[in-house]
Amino acid sequence: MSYKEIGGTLEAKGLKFGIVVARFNDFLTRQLLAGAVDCLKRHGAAEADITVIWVPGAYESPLAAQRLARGGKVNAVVALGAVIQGATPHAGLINAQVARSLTAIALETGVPVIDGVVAAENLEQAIERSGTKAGNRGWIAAQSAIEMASLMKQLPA
Ligand code: INI
Repeated sequence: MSYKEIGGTLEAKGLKFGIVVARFNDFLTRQLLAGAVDCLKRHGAAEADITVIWVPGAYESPLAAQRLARGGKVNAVVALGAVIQGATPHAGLINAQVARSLTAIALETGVPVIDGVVAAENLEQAIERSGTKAGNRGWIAAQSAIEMASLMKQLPA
């Protein structure tokens, strides 16, 4: 018996990406954005094929992501933000709502929408995940976006 395996590649050449980035905690989200763009370009994406949209906070990112995904001009969307638990009592609520909404948009539109929001317990952890000790969540989210965009091209609509 042999089976067929299907998987996305990490070739981003010719693919178009939308990045929604929250201005809240922008000293962190700018690092996530830099990581995401670096990842896309290193994998072959052209700068002209990357659209960046700024929103006030992570909570607003699903609406902008939905517009991008519905527009049909991008192969994947990445949402970037930094929500710090210690700094706000409703951080958990924001994270849960954003994650749920981004998933719903991907399922509604068929366009991969990657959750690149750093959900940190404190500022130190947020810094670690935004390009220092624990890597860059923006970079990793962009990598997932490439893989999913590539995979979607191989699966039936
Ligand atoms: N938005 C963030 O992106 N990160 C946060 O840590 C954060 N905190 O701490 O509150 C945050 N709040 C703003 C929120 O995303 C909305 O912009 C705001 O509630 C207006 O709708």
